[in-house]
Amino acid sequence: MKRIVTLQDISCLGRCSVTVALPVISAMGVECVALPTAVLSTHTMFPDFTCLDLTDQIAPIARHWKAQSIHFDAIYTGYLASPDQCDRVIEFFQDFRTPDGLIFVDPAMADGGKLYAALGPDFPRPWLGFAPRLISWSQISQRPAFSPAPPMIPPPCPQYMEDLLKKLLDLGCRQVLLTGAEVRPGEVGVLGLDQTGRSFSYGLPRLPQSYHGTGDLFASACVGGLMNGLTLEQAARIAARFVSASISATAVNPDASWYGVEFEGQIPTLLSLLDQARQLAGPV
Ligand code: PXL
Repeated sequence: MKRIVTLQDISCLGRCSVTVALPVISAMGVECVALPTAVLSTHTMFPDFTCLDLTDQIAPIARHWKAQSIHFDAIYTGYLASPDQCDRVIEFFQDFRTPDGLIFVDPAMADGGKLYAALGPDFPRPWLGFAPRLISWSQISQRPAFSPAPPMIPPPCPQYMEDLLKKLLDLGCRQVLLTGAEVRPGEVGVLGLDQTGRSFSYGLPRLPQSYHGTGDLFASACVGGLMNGLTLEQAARIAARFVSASISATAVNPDASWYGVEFEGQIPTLLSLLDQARQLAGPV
């Protein structure tokens, strides 16, 4: 069985970060080890949340795992709370990366063009440079997150989005995904590009609702798909459909809580999408 490690916070209540990654990735048949970077009572959209910072635990936990000769097929990072935490995570990459291993960075630190409220302006720009949610189409035309500032252009502008993807590749990653992009009028979805110039786009009808944690859900399903031998495009497709199904299920439930998306009931859908995609992908 493949084993991955995810480095992100535990928001005890809130359906995000580790409480999404663990169930989704485990359901996809992959061992998901958690290295919690902080424990919060809730995610940071609640007022008065508590937060225990665990930055100092990253290095000792890593040392213990090294001593136990633990290896990971992928390292998956999500929400990180401080520049210092980013530095520790980079050290973790250096310690645990392998030639065949995957490093999957979800820059879950912003939405709608703004850093989450709990993060300071000193947050490392390179980390945010990976931030699809910083450069999601909804705000490209309103508040550019990249500098130099892009021109104010009406959507959709495939050229502009391609330029953004290229800038992300220039930061050093092999493959990049831009989520929340208006890939066609009325369709929201994913754009992907890799170092060889191969690109893809995948859109689904834009739903009127939006919920907290959908980015975490997308990233977790994507990592699970990749660990099952899917290509990034296949993984992104099933992740997008899973998120869309979860949003629809939440929207029709009048008792749904405001703070997250009801993904639990959609796990069987995810697994059948995974099965179909695996048949196309061939043996892992
Ligand atoms: O969903 C991303 C996320 C993860 N972790 C914490 C958050 C958020 C978004 O607000 O506050 C603590």
